[in-house]
Amino acid sequence: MIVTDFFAKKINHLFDAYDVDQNGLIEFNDFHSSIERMCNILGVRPTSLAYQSLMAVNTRHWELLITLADSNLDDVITREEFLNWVVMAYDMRDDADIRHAFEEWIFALFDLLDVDGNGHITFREYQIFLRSHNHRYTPEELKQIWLQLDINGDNVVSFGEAVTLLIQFFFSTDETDRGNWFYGIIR
Ligand SMILES: [Ca+2]
Ligand SMILES: [Ca+2]
Ligand SMILES: [Ca+2]
Repeated sequence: MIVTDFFAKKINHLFDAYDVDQNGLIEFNDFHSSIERMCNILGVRPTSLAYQSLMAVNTRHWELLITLADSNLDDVITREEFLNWVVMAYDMRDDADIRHAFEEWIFALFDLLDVDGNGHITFREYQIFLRSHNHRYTPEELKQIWLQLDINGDNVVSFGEAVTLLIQFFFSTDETDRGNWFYGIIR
């Protein structure tokens, strides 16, 4: 693919969401911090079953990402590795293995967002996700984002909607796609 300015901005925006401590690298510590924040917001105690389950989902999410994007195998994902991975996935999007790995990762991400595990993401669950990944939006902005994500307007983001949005986020260069809003506002 030819990486357009908008696509690069979108992927950098995603990198910044994952790089919770903003040190310019995605590491396990970033994943750990985001879950700690999530548990704080939810009032989930470290001794609880809910905590263990969130940690397990988080570790799976991390392991999938590191397997996909850490090309030099040093357990750290640089901005360059991250962009290269997304571009490679885009170029090979019709490859069955790439598709399968992408789907596994979507499952893990969805489980992370769907905190109560009832099969859909509510506005509250979505806001917890954004807050635990460094994003601060005004209530108006949050509503604006949510309107884009809830495609059928039933006030929840279903698994099907999440898949549609994430496929657009990663495999489309159309700036008007709703999927571009998945991780908040790209500025
Ligand atoms: Ca980091
Ligand atoms: Ca839910
Ligand atoms: Ca919906």
